[in-house]
Amino acid sequence: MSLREINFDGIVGPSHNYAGLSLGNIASASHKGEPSYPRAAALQGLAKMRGNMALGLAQGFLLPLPRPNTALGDHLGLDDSAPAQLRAALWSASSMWTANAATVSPAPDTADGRCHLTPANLVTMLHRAQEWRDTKAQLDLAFADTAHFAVHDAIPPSFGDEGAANHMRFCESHDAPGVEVFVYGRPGGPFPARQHEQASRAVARLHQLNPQRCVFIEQNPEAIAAGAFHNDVVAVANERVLFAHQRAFADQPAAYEAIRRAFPALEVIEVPEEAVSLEEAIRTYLFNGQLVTLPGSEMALVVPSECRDSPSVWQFCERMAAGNGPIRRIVPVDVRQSMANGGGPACLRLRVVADPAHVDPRFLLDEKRATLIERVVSETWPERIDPSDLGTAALADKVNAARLALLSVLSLNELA
Ligand code: SUG
Repeated sequence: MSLREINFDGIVGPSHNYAGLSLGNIASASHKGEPSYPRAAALQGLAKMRGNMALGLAQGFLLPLPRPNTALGDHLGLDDSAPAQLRAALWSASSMWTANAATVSPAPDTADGRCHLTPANLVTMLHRAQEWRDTKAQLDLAFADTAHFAVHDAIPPSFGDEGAANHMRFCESHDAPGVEVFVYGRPGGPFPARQHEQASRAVARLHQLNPQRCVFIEQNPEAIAAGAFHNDVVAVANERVLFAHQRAFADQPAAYEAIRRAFPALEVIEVPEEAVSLEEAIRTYLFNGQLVTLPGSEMALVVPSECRDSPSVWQFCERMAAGNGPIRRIVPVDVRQSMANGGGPACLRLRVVADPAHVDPRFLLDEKRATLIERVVSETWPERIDPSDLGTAALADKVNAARLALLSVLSLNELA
């Protein structure tokens, strides 16, 4: 069995728009009401996937969910008199951020030796709470091999679970047993704390993790208040490395100590406030880089191109790559359409450590599928959506047809 990390990126859906739905997500709020460019957004995401494949990484994808979600509208009795924000939720393409699709515990960490996946309930925000059943339908297909995978139902409300965005795994190599770290927020600040401690603990139990190899850490309330609505906006982990902002956790020394007790080989790269302020880290999404192990075992950090445009962030990155630390390459990528809704390179991917031979190949990217997807996106994804287009029958028809065309070329019609 050859286990490796596969990044499953969310293909940006044809209804991608800026409705400002996420309280506490500064980018989402500040781009509210702007026109969006779904075709460009999806092509940016595909270019990132291609770039990562060219680095020698394994790449998969998840499909856009059915939008507009008319069943949800009916359930809420929505009509034209309902608030625009409520109506816009039905159109959200937010499933593109697959770091929130599920929490994943690879086979070496679990008591039954299977890889466990729990879709995130995302209960804090209506536009995201509608995702999980459709997400689960895809996980059930992609990871249908029950000898190797267990796909659970989401944790019931009211425990808020936002998935892998608040989960870090430390290990000597991806195929070795890991220590899983769950980061939660406490309510009481100006913005919602979207990951609840009890949801994280439930996921750890469901996944049959060894309690000695689980760590639960509180996110810094200052970070949530500054716009880090998920931990992956201020910290990212890969193998033995934790790359984090100095103000990521409520008690930073205690957090490092707790991880080190379970995983003595921990190597922390902390970015001090004086080098990059918390605000600048959140604006540029430095920590939402994809920290990946390249073939040959060097690490690269795939960052949003906004990082290159920030003098303080870029200076830090260049120094880091030139130093003796484990992160030797910085790879900027343009995912600006997603960034404007608060989603960087790492938000757009779900990491699954598995043998690719055990995954349904229809969800794995290769040159042929990349070309097919690009063709459908170029031919059918709306070029531009203005806020006034949301709710129109014309856009609904276009968005539905585009998604169905994609399912059809990928032979995934059972998701229609
Ligand atoms: O949940 N944005 C997403 C961004 C998710 C980023 N994911 C990670 N950090 N892993 C969110 O806030 C914006 C939708 C809108 O405003 O229309 C939105 O949902």
